Amino acid sequence: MAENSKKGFYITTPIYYVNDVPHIGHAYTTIIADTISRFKKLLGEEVFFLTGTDEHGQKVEKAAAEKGLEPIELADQVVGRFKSLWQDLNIGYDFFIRTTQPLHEKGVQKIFQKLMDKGDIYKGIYKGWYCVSDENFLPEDVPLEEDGYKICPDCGKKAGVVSEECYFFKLSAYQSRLLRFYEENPDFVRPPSRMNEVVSFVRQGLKDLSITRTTVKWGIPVPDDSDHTIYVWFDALHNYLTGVGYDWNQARFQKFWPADIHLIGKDILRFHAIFWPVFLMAAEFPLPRTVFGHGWWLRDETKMSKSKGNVLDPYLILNTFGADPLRYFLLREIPIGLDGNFSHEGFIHRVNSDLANDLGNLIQRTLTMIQNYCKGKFEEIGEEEEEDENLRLEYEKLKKRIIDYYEEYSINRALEEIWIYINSINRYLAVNEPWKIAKDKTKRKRLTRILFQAASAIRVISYFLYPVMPESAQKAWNFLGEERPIQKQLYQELKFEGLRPGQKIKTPSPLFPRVSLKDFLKEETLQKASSQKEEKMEYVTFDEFKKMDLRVGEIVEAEKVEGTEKLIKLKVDIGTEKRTMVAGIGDVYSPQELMGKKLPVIANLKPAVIRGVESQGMILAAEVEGKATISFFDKDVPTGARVR
Ligand code: ME8
Repeated sequence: MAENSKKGFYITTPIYYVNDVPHIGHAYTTIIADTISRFKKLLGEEVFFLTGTDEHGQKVEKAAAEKGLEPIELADQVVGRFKSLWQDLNIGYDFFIRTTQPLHEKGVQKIFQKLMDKGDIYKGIYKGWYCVSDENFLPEDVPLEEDGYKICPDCGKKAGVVSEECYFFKLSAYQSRLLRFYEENPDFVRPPSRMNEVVSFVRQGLKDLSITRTTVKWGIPVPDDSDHTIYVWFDALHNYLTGVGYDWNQARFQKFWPADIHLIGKDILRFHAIFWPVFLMAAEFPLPRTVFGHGWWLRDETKMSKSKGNVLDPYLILNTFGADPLRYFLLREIPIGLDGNFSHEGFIHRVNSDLANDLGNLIQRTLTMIQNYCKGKFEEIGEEEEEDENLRLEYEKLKKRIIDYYEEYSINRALEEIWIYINSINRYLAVNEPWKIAKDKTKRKRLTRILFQAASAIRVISYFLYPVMPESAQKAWNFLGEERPIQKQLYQELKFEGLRPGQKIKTPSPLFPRVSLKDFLKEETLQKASSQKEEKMEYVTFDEFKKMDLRVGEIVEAEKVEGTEKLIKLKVDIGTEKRTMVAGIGDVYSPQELMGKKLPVIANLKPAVIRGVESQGMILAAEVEGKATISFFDKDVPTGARVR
């Protein structure tokens, strides 16, 4: 890796497309970045945290046209949505880059020109299969389908052939240098499994990359050849340079470049782990330290994404719980390299058990006792006994582990360690029973020591929770009579017994609401209904409805589809014949309980093959939290009766 004289820590998120509004997936990456940034600041490092939006390209052009807007109007609207979500999630970024900003556009053109001058960019003709949705030419080994088209391996959509004059970047010339770079910097791609993936891809051979388009108007023009616009990925990746000051804030650029970590989802790993270092090598910039490709949040085992229509609006949770429980859940539930399935049940369970019970109760109980038994302050603290010392020593050992985990970006492990300690504090109180000691006037000093020890432990815990839950941690810190913002307290100067004698403890208010799953789902349904009302309703005419053959079907056979978790193969009697239908209801209903049941079905739905079984119709069910709920008919409703 090239040497440099930088002094600060530089972290980035992807810049998000503005063709749709932000969802939990975007929130996830940005929350991780914010947590790491806050953590580094506690260590006294100077941090630059960049996020922003990717605003050019065909996708955005199309999305704007569909809404009757100019691309920049759509971008402005969506940028507003991203910025207010980041504010509501307490994201403390240092700069928000938009690729439509002149400072970015000029920087990209300058680098483009530099690479032209060097001969790393040249003009030619490109013909290939192009995916509009992903703005990407398909790899050549993607096979033709029966209908003569190719399907994009990333998004599953149909691609079209595009042939155009364009500028190429000499990616092929860098293959061996890139492989050498990976070898010398095994931590460049993390987690390590992803590095293997990248290396074997590069070993198969790199072809030159087409990096301009004549078919897309919404983009940065090629210098002195404005019929061509710069390919959106070449444009977007350079945000990491322009966002930190390249060509407009030299001092900042010097201080922070190269990036310490580009945090991204694994979906865009190849762009970051292959194209990006090569662009930088060609333009002679030092290379970033790490590209971290985190896992995906899934809904019902498929990736949450706008194109699949299964994204989760963060406000469904934010409106009820605020930012911290959501931040905590996303970071605690899975290691950042792995995928996780998002369920509201899982969320409520974690929040109620970890936050409301373990942590919230501990703080509430301890501070209330300090108010009631010590008039809210510590005077005359008794000697430290073995139990008290153990609690302190456990912390002294623990803090190093917590720091190491944060340093490795294993945030879930850091949180696990913190919770082990929270349990120790709870146990310490249970064993020492201050509520009993309080009854004995002769044991005042002992009582004060126990409460002081517990409060000291809560104080350091709040400190370590701050990167993940900045608002609640700050509140707990203030309850303990600490006036300063947590971020002013350097880790190196943090002491276990940091509470000053006489420091006035405040009466706490509950930090985390306890919400039952039932109440939350009720609230969520209401919120969803009201936001859907705002969307335009699509009507069908009565004639269109009449075409549907809806009937009462009777289940006469039911069995699980092998190798799947949810699919059940049904034989349904629809009055005139028996049909095979495949339904994703096996997580809720067992084959046995479905036998003999009557339910509404669509009899004239075009057959489709699902997991090798031809499904000749569809059963109807309500969907709640991704799970089916079927409304069965009474037994005496005749099989095959029309449903109107
Ligand atoms: O790809 N789980 O933008 P994008 C976890 N503009 N993270 C998710 C996710 C999910 N289900 N869905 C999205 C682009 N993300 C380009 C990036 S960078 C130079 C250009 C997160 O709006 C994750 O970080 O499609 C993923 O990489 C990113 O959003 C994709 O955002």
